[in-house]
Amino acid sequence: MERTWRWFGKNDKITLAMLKQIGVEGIVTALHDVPLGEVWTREKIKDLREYIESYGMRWSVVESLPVVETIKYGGPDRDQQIEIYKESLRNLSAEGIHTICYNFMPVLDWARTDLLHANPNGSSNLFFSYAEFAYFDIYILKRQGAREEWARFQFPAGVGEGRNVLEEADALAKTMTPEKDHQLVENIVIKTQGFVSGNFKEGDEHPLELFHQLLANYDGIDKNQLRENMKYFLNAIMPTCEECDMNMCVHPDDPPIEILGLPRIVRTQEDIQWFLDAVPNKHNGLTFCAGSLSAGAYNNVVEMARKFAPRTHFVHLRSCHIFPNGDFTEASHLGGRADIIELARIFEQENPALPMRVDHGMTMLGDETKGYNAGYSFLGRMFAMGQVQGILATVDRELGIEYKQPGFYE
Ligand code: DNO
Ligand code: MN
Repeated sequence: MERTWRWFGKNDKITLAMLKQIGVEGIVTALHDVPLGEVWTREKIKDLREYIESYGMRWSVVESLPVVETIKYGGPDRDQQIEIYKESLRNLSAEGIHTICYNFMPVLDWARTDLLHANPNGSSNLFFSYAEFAYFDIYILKRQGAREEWARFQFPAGVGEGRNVLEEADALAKTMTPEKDHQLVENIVIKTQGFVSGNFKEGDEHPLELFHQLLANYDGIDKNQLRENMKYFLNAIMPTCEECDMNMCVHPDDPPIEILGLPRIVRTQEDIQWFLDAVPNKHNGLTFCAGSLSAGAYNNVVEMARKFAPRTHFVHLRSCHIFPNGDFTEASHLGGRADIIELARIFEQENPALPMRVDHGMTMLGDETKGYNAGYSFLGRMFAMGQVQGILATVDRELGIEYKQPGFYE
């Protein structure tokens, strides 16, 4: 697979020169300064592409070209927004970029309750606590119906047996302080959503009001309706994708559960099969995020990779550990529920040119004060990238594929 890296643009503290030294061949990025719902112009795309190329790398994947909320909930201006999306696709293709990662998660992109959860070795990873999330939903967001929904909440088979999340959230309510509440809002909304979904920004003064407004758009939108809206969007853009050889690859929902009363439709094998069949065009494909999928106890990640490799256009390597009580955190890239060695074998066999990046990495000594985007440390991700490069070199030797480590004398 092509070794790529998520880079946040010219202001990223992790520079392209640094990435060049660790074997990165391709860059995954977005025009982070273009407001949601506006066209990505050729000039802006060209400028960033040339900057990346001046470091001897290519712009391999766009992550993300955001699908705005109105397309997801099917608002009155969705066709207008789809036209804007198509124009951005044409401009990207004209500049030689042919792979687009997006997601179809309503309101929130990926969500965690703790961004610096300690590992036994002193490093930290992202962490999702059901009790804290339920507490946020019921006591901070005060979403209508939240209490009733959490009372009915059931863990998937095999985890969280006998656990009562609502009781735990009520118990937490007795120990929480305004400072802790603030921290939770920062973790769930401000520090994560800003740089992925764009719905919330750092410094937002009333994120919860905005949150309620966004949620209200989905009144009456159930799983089937959201599926129809995704199908509508995909069918509308497919002719453009054919015309400009654009591979669309949806990122799975993370965590792969229904939260905040919102449907989530890219969580399971059945879901993925559904949207691939609903629009049976090779340009309609998947970002195989092993991390997001492995956070669902019902997902067999290796089996899914075997099944969906032919429609995968982009790979995220990451692995989650689910605790017996159902909470989860990110594991080492050599451990956890996603067998990354086997995944590398499957995808190398399918297509050695497939772009791949390591996804969230640990935050380790030397990273902790740098203020990187949550999950996107330098040292932790570099460590994972080193592990993955070792896996690729080994798997390639087994498969008889030539492996080259760029940047060194042969
Ligand atoms: C999570 C990450 C996310 C991802 C966006 C895509 O697994 O890969 O940051 O980039 O959800 O829209
Ligand atoms: Mn991912």
